[in-house]
Amino acid sequence: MSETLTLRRPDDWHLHLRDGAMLRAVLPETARHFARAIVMPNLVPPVVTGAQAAAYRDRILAALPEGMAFEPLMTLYLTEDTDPADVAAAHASGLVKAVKLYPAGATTNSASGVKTFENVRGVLEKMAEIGLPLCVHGEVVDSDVDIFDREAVFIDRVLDPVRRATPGLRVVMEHITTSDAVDYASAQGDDLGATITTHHLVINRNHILAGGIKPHYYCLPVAKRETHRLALRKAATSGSKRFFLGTDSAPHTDANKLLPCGCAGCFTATNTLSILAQVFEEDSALDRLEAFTSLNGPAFYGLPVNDETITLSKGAAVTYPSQIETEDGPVTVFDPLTELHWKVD
Ligand code: OTD
Ligand code: ZN
Ligand code: ZN
Repeated sequence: MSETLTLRRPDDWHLHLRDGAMLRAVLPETARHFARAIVMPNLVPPVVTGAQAAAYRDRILAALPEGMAFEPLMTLYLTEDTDPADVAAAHASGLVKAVKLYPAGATTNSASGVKTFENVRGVLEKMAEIGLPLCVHGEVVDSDVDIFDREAVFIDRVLDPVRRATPGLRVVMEHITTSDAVDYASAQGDDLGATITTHHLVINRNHILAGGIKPHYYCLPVAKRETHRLALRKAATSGSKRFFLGTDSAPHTDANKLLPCGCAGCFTATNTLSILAQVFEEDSALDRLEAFTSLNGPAFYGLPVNDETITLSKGAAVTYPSQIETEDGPVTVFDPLTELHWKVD
């Protein structure tokens, strides 16, 4: 008899869906397995206002194939010009579930992000007052800080001071990549959560750089050394409600990944659940997979868990496409460098 595993339907608490042809191509990959996702606002131009988020939500729902159910949870891109009243209205209407902080220049399409934190104080105070979470891309971009240290330095220089200055602000440390972030998150109270991607549980920096440069493993924050990957696995598989899945699945066409200055991002929507089941099984934590994919995230965001379930079964090697076709060209699916045996039925 084959082994099976039934979970409440998962949610993705950090996802890039893009727009236009790319949106149409990648949305089914997520909607097939996930009920909801926190949708990142780093379009060009970014989703800054409530009106822009409403229009983007409509475009996502219009791109959803017949017969598929999926709820996009919208976010606003925080700029130094963001209007606290617009944020509050977008939250009150139920449209917006988080505000996203990108330090200017930290990642793809982050040029409109925040340079001077004093300039967003009013928005952060309003968010603390109304209980709207701040999702944080936690990296400093100062040229004197080594790229592998950007996250740890951000915690000391920015995250902790901002949290101390804004009591009551709910914060999600997005896509954490270091044991420093795991340690910090573990020591905080229920007003802090941390998302972990699928790919950071699988790759370390050798996968990007050893034996030839591997653009499909290049993402931001960049994968760190093996000790950090192991700390992330321990956190994700611990069952601690502080940690939940945010895949950060970030599609780029192969043409854009393979440039001399290639785009950052791993596209994992297609095989994320098969990979996660394998990771949790390897770490003897299959009984804690549901907490990571389906329970801890809703608890942090104050949303109900999903009623539906999905079932995975273990068997022969799972087949999935190595690329997704889009009208703009192919997008390579993340290669976990091993056969996968858990399949979503
Ligand atoms: N990281 N790529 C992208 C975003 C993320 O920092 C992130 O959230 C992207 O392409 O939008 C990436 O590597
Ligand atoms: Zn980010
Ligand atoms: Zn992201």
